[in-house]
Amino acid sequence: MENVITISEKANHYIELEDKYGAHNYHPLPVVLSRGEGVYAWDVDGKRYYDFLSSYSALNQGHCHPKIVKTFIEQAQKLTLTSRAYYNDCLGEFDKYITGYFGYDKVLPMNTGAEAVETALKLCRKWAYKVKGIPHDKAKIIVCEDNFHGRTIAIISLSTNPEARDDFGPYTPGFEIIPYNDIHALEKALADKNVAGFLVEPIQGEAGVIVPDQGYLSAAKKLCEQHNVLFIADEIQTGLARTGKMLACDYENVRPDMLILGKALSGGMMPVSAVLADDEIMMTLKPGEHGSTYGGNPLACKTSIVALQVLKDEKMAENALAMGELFREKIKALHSEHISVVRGKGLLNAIVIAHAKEDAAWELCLRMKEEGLLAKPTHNDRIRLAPPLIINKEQILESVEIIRKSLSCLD
Ligand code: IF1
Repeated sequence: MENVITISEKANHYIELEDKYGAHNYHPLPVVLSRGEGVYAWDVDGKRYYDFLSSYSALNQGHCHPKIVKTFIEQAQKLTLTSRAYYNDCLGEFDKYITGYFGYDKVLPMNTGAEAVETALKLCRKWAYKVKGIPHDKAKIIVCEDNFHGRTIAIISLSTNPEARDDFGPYTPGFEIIPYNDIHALEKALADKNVAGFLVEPIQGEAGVIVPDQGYLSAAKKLCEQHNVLFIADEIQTGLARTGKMLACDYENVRPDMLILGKALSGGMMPVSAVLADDEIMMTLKPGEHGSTYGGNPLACKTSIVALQVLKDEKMAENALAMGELFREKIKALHSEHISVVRGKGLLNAIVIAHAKEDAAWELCLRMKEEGLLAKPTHNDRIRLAPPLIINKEQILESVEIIRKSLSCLD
């Protein structure tokens, strides 16, 4: 079946503007959105879509959650930014709320996910020298193959993806890359006394929603403890109820030494990220050694408190768990010859497309867009399917029906 894509003149106008005046560092789906509400987004022509990307899990609470928007507007009219040169009447309240929520002594607020990862890497090195006693400049941090932690120079230095890395050298030293989900590789790497930390995604998102074996995270945590090495969890994508628990690490009762959060921490309103840790780690940082102009701003703080509140109040983890199971079950029940794998946890899912055509996943995403559902391929053959966590049963069933219809474009 031939894939016919409709792009209106109006939509095309916006696409051309981005094309002409913006850097070409993305290849978006040809859809131009102008409004969002809950699990839906509308394009400039008024067509409605299920948003099955949720802005890479930044919209766990759904588009424009009314309680989050209300708080955001109220605070925006009062005080938005003080810088950290002064105190303000929101940051302390946020610090207390989020540390109580996740059970850590301290929090360090930043903005983007990459900044929070950078913060954790710096904290880990500082701890290595001040507490663990690793010789100056010798600290090593272990990371995993096919990781995604952001796009700064230090972070791409630990990437194994040529697209993310190539032509951006020279790279930052001090990292060792081991296979993901391989506890023996970790054990071997930990033999080096200069290892200070192990940075890991509890589920690898960009890699195509790779769920490690049950027991991997808890075994890794135990090994880190034995070697006095910090277990650093990047829960930027997996955290905040996405996988059916507040944190993906909760599945194995693992409490990371450092917890990195981002994305849905503001419910999609603005970039808010954070690193949580206990005093032994966090108190190694002294004034002037780290920071950010916007980090911990009043608008972010107020917004983030409500974004966290609604996750619990509206039982989004529980819903993600139930709806995720329903979704995978219904997709499997399609018995489509075009889907070779369905995997995921909660509402962080992916399907792998079995098709000779290299751009089959992209073709399917174009067709799903036509049918009213937005999703994006990761790699050539995988499609991440991750709607807002407020999706209900009826909406899941309708979405599966859209996917079923769309699959015919691969016949
Ligand atoms: C883009 C991927 C998702 C992340 C983890 C840190 C960051 C991310 C585990 C950095 C960000 C985003 C970035 C986004 C695409 C997206 C992504 F496909 F690239 F891998 F979600 F799966 N740690 N992931 O997933 O956070 O600095 O972007 O706030 O367009 O690059 P950031």
